[in-house]
Amino acid sequence: MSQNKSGFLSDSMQELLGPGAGQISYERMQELNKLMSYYRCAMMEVVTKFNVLNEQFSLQFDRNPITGIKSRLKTLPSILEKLERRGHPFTLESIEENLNDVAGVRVICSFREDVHMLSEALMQQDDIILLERKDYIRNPKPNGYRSLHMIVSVPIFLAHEKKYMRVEIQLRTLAMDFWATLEHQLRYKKDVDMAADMERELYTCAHLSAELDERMDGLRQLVQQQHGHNGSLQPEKSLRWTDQSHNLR
Ligand code: 0O2
Repeated sequence: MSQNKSGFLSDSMQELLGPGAGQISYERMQELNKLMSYYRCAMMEVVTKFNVLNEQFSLQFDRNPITGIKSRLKTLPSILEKLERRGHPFTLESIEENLNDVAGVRVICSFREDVHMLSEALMQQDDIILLERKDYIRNPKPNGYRSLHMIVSVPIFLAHEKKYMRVEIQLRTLAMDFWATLEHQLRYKKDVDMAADMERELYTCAHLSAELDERMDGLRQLVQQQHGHNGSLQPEKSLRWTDQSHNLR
């Protein structure tokens, strides 16, 4: 961290870090680091909660409802951009007050039913507070995007205090994640001439991915009927991959 105010720090960054150079900016930077570490702790709490649920459900049902967990902290430029876009001040208090997605956890599930089962199981935990829930599975976005979004407040236990931090949770199936990941990549190619065609094609693909989920649900129900339990063909203990090291993108 440079303490040179007129050096490489942008105007927004200087505003966030506070007036003046030297020690003041350095102290503000320390505070920012502390805040980001709180968000990281909250993210870890949520990831652990989902790992515990996965463990419990895998014992109960002989299969893993979660195929992967990804987590990410928003970068500082991205935080600044969002505050600026929404007309909020660049202060540490403003980050906590106005941004819900500094810490993000994405849970990739096998089937649609797992998405709702896991979200309900999480919300039954008495230390979690639900602040917002958007069900883009029941009500997809106009472009076809599907996922279940929740903003929660989760306590982190520090040396001398308990602090509630907000975390954005996105739950989706493999098919939803496949579409969203590729759509995100394509959207950022910025090929303006192709945009209208591309949007139509992406929308069609979103429908195909929804149909895929529906058909896989159908297959699962058939297996369940035939085997008389929760749809596992055989105890599957090898598929325990959870990737927590990747960014959301
Ligand atoms: P990143 O890096 O993935 O976090 P807000 O979250 O407040 O900015 P909004 O619209 O209220 O805005 O939030 P919403 O609808 O809950 O969506 C926020 C996040 O959902 C996005 O975060 C994406 O991760 C994901 N998302 C929403 N819509 C789409 C979509 O159409 N396509 C894809 N691929 N992802 C989507 P960020 O901040 O964009 O990025």
